[in-house]
Amino acid sequence: MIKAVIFDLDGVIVSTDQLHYEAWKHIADQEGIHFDEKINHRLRGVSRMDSLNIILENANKKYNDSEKKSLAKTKNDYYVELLKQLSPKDMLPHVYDVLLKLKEKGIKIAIGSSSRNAKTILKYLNITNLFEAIADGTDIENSKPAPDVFLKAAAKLGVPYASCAVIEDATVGIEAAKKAGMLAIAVFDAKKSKQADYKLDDIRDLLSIV
Ligand code: B16
Ligand code: MG
Repeated sequence: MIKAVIFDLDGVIVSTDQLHYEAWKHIADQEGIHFDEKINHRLRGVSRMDSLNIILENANKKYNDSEKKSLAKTKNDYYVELLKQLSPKDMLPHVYDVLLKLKEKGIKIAIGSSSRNAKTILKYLNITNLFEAIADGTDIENSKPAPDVFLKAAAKLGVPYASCAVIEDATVGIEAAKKAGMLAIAVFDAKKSKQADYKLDDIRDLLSIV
């Protein structure tokens, strides 16, 4: 029986994936590197530095560690500025209702995000207090597809891994959920994943699964 649902943040609760794209595009253009929406899909759920390394696959020169650090910082500064425009109305359709209904059913809810900005985003959306646990990029060494962030969320909740469901927009997030021994529910781009236990067109359908 499912006792907790762990929500991915970017791309499930809010479309910050578009803001990540805009910020990375800014860096790629500055460096003269080809970057498009297709490459952007590969960045879903992946840490900031791993994302940069994917973008640099198309670069004509090699970047050393200090150059990479500086590019990642510039991207994040730009992204954090973009985040300031976020407000509760930016939550994706029906997400807020689903969160409330899960709580009414006695199901615990948590965040399992690779982002080091997750707490800032939750604050702008004004939903921090809804969650019994928040696991994010600041809690982990290895980002998705490693299961770490979901294992951490379950540990913070005090719920066994097998009693947790994960909802994800990233194929690497679905892979991470399965490695964690959890039920994996896909939305948006993650519906491509062969490992997903469920694929939802509408997040409200989550309520009939758990
Ligand atoms: P940051 P999620 C992930 O969040 C994003 O999908 C991914 O594109 C991003 O690179 C990663 O967070 C790190 O974000 O630069 O803010 O630390 O989808 O796991 O909620
Ligand atoms: Mg995501």
